[in-house]
Amino acid sequence: MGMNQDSFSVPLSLRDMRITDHFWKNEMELVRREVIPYQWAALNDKVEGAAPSFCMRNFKIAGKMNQEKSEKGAAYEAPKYTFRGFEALPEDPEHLEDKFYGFVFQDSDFSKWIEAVGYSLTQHPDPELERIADGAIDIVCAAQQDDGYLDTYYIINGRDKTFTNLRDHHELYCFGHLTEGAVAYYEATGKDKLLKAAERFADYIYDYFGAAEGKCKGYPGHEIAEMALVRLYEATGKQKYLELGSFFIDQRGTRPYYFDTENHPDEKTRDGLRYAYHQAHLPVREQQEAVGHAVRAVYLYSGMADVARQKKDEGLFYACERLWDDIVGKKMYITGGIGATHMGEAFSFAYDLPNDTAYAETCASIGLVFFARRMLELKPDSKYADVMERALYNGVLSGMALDGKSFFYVNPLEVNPTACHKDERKFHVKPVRQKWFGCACCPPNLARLLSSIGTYAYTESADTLFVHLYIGGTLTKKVGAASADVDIRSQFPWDGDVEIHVRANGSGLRLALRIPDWCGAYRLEDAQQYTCTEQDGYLYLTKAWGEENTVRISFPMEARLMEAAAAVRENAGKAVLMRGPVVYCLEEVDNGADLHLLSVNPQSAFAIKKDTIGGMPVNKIEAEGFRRAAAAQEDGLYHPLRPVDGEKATLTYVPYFTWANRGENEMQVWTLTEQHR
Ligand code: FUB
Ligand code: ZN
Repeated sequence: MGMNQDSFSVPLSLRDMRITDHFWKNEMELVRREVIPYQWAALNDKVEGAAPSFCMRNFKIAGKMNQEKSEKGAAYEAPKYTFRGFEALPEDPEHLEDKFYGFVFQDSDFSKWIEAVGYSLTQHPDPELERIADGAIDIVCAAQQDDGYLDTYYIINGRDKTFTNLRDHHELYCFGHLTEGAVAYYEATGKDKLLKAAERFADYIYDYFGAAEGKCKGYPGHEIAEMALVRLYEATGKQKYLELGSFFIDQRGTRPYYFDTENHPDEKTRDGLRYAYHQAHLPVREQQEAVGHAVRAVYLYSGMADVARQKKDEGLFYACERLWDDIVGKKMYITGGIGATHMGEAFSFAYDLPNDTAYAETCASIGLVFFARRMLELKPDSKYADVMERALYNGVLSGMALDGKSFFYVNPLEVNPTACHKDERKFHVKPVRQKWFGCACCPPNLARLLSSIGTYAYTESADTLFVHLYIGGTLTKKVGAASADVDIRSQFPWDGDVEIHVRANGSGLRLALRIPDWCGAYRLEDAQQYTCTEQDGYLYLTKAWGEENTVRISFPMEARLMEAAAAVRENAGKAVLMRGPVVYCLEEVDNGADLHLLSVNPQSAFAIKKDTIGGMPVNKIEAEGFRRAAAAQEDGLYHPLRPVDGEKATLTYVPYFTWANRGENEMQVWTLTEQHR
């Protein structure tokens, strides 16, 4: 089925909702209390023991050069440095030069931070944080050039090289993040200083790139500007931003290959793989498969979905659907992790989903959530929300420790710490979360997603409130000239009972409730009082609402073992335990060492055990299983096949997102079933 404009929806404004959810509110509070202040210290190089970020310092240097330029006039020449993409810390950190340090995309760390701050302020006003944010915005805006250009790498290193390396140098990526941050901060506070700066930069880019004769025909090496431009268009109503986003999308993959026209002296090969890394191997409408760098890919697809909605472009929508189906049907871990290989942080071939060398970058799962929400805006089909929920409760949340103080960049599905330390092929896999990263893309990305979680849970059309995720919150929804108050309460992800209190006059409001793929049959209390229809995994309810209505609906959460398609070689004979949207795993701390010797009984009963991990209340699950005896020393490395020796064992499963919160230890998501032991 194609696209139906009547069912388009958009996220509710964060200002029209208050998240009250016991689970997600806690995550948001961690971001507010731990991540945002920690990140501000990191942006200012004030975290003891951590490699400096240089982010705010770069803005200050660029601002200072700006100032000097305006004082010295045309005679002034910016110093020139060699372009490396990463400017390392000098040997003597006490003697930093007035130059750019860090990754070329260091500016984006500020932008993601300010975006998270904006969202957070809508839920928890904080004048002190707002004051700090306003001060940071002043520093950033002081670096902006008279013509609107605002990327410190080139401001500091020399503007003559601007846009000469779109493939690698992330200028348009930094612009995209700046714009996202600026819109978020404006929508939260009504303050438009950063928004105006982003607009001026967008105008500069609009004048430089485009279809018109004489304009540059390039496009971003790392996507995000596409979706940011749609957002800027939605915030300002200026058509040119939509036009530019749309240009970037349709320009990608055209021939001659734009990046070949740039000078990349360091590069000898120009092969198909290189194009695919940037999703530029084909025009996007002809692309059949999700390929290349996973974060780039899902950011691109998100932008495509945005443009498809704004321009009611069916062709683009179908391309998005195809790419979606390819990811979800062939290239996604059960955790919602994507990007199976660390080589290029990229998608691998279909069904190649190794557990212990997985990459599954936190940012990639976050990007998948972005893509899912945008597909839902185009078409309310629960297949998108199911994946969004899967990624959120598993591959995204695993990226952050339960205390909000350390992070995973890579999210493996199996870990033997010895291998992480000794096997070079697994050096990218860390057995415990890290405080911070030199390339700190994931923690601030988590911060902006978690603090805006409500925009993923609910979207609206003129008369319908879509509840995609059962996240507790109070919402105000406009219905014509009136407004309805809706209060959603649940104990997700531990319990599937949901209550929705509705106060609305008349029958103008329609509730669309997602029926999760993991529940067999839902139960709607007093169903006869509603007019109900089901379509594409949503239950649509209407009635003559009044002052007091409580919709009660239950989605039974049974623990269940899941297996992978036979084509996933890695998981042959293995199963994963899930309950509701939560993927479970085994950890050494509960089950002893050598998790590979354990197997689970496919007919097992499951016992839910309420417990806490890292202070968080969780449901652990016990299952019946078997522990194979470890081979005796004298058996040697190989010996004739013999009947399996071992004993019954109780397997204790914990939610995957909670793993590695109790020290370094083995972890395993996929476990052999007893018939395969
Ligand atoms: O290139 C910017 C970010 O750094 C990417 O999105 C991440 O994958 C990391 O490589
Ligand atoms: Zn990342």
